[in-house]
Amino acid sequence: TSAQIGVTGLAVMGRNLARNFARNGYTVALHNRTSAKTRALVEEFGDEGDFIATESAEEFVAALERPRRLVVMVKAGEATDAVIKEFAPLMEPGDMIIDGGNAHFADTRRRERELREQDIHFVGTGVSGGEEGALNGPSIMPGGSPESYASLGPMLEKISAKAEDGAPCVTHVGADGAGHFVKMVHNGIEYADMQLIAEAYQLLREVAGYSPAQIADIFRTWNTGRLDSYLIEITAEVLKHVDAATGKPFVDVVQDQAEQKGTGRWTVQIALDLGVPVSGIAEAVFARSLSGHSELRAASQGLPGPTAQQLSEAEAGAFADQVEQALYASKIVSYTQGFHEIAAGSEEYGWDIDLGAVAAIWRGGCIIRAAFLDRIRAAYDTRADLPSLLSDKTFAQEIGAAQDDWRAVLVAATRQGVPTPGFSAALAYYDALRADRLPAALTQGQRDYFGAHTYRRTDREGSFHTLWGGDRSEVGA
Ligand code: NBP
Repeated sequence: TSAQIGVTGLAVMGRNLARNFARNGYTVALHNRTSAKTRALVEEFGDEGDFIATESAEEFVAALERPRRLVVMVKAGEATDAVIKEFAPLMEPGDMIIDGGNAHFADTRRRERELREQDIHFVGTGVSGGEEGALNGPSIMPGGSPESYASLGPMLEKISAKAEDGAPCVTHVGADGAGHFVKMVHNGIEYADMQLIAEAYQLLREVAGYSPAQIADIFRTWNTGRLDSYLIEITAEVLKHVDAATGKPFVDVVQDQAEQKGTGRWTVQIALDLGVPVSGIAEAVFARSLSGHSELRAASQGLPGPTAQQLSEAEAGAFADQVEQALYASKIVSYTQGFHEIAAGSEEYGWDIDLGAVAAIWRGGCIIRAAFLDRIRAAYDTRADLPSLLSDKTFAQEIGAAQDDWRAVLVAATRQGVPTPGFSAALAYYDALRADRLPAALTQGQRDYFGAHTYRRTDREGSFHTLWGGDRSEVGA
């Protein structure tokens, strides 16, 4: 017998993905650099389905039916290149190598180009949902050629998460690196979502004076409304948790220094390259790095500023409602920025990405899964070339309705010295977009003054320069 799919790289993700394929009735060939892991998988989970354990690259490739579908689930970066170098020479035209790791989309584009010369389809595939998702159904974002999707798609649809309406959370995102690009932005949005939730928590704690357990209940309530999402749900769980050793709230015994693996940073780096303002995502990445600068923070202890004044019980309840509005409005902005980045990447690389389909496959399985995504999909279904999520009538209306409370929360935060980089950046983005005139006109004047960079006028076509060092007359450029 031969296997319909093979998985190499059997750490947490690969092993669970392999089990997911097997549980769905596929025969799965297994391979890992250290073959003890392969044997362990079969020993522990062999009865879940049909596995073919292999010990060498040759044996692994030979176990796959043609065209071969070989999933690589190793540590992103050099390991992926090493694995490709090992397997590609053993493969034949029409075969597929599916990279399910968190690769940078530029690496995926390079690998796809190199393997195309050998007529091998390289399918860079974003997989979200962590360990649990890999086993029970992740959100899957494959790039690569349409031919590869024709062969792989049905299998991916089977193992993927299903949205509430039953739709599989997988779609062919676009050519070469499109899938990994979209996965990258997914993670950027995830950073922003987490930062906004963190700010809401901080405000409820320091301004409203609630305990972590009380805040857990507030999040639980929010989770029954428009903020219904996996991240809000687990926030309540984390806040409710009590440390066994000390009896204190868990959140009070964890060091307040956030770590990161890099996909959030990539999202911002690429946004800078594409000229897309993703200020909310950037603030989320910066907030994590600021938290980690313990020397800077220690040196800044004692700087003057207000300490938060806690509110009365009645005021606290009203304030919590306002924070919900601020959180929701800021979330709309994060997604607006993230989808703008996907649209810009799609344009730059010719991917023709269906933004509504991206929203749809994020409804289940992945970390940012939320009821909210159905509405984003609806917005793009209504108008596929929507210039911005904020130009969708429903979102515009909602953000408009939230803005008074959003502003009130930021006034309170500013007065009381509680940092809210995510909420603030989101509001600044909103106000900048809706402004009639921006001070960019002054910026252009300064640039023309010191560098003769020229400017365009509101009343005439063409580029102009003012003779700032001379009689200040204007000349055409
Ligand atoms: P790791 O990222 O920890 O990678 C471990 C695997 O890579 C092992 O199978 C290891 O083999 C193999 N490997 C390494 Br390291 N160097 C190798 C080399 N030079 N040649 C061959 N194999 C090599 O595993 P993971 O946490 O399961 O993640 C796998 C991929 O999925 C990563 O790209 C990750 O970013 C991505 N991802 C992870 C998550 C998550 O929640 N963890 C979510 C979404 C995506 P060995 O056993 O012989 O050492």
